[in-house]
Amino acid sequence: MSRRCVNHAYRFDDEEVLADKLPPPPREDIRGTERLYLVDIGAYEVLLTDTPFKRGDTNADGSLNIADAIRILGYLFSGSRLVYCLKALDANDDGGVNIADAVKVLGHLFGGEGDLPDPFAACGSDPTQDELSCDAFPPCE
Ligand SMILES: [Ca+2]
Ligand SMILES: [Ca+2]
Ligand SMILES: [Ca+2]
Repeated sequence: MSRRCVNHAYRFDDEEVLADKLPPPPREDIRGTERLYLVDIGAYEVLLTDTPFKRGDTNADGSLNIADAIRILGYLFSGSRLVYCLKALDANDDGGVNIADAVKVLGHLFGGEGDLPDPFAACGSDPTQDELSCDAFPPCE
């Protein structure tokens, strides 16, 4: 037995709207890639920021030193949320911010562990997608 979707509905707060009363969804996603399915399944697209930054420079002062590792610890444990570029805090580029990022910065500074993942030597975009934001990074503007 085959089934066919003849209509579907969107729910906005308490109002339900039949899909055929709305304009059709775009045939391409936000990156210009053709969509495989044109039915909205409730997921939403996230516009990834492309703000250039330098990984590890967590206080965005243009240099990398112990203050940057301390900034990560402050973000994690002192409730310091005044951070405009979480991507800079993700020193190991694993898509999250945790104590391993502070250790990574310290390993680079004092343990001879080599460079952090790009963008490191120069301003650039995050080459690996994640959900961390980067709203501003003044040294790269
Ligand atoms: Ca810094
Ligand atoms: Ca990380
Ligand atoms: Ca990343």
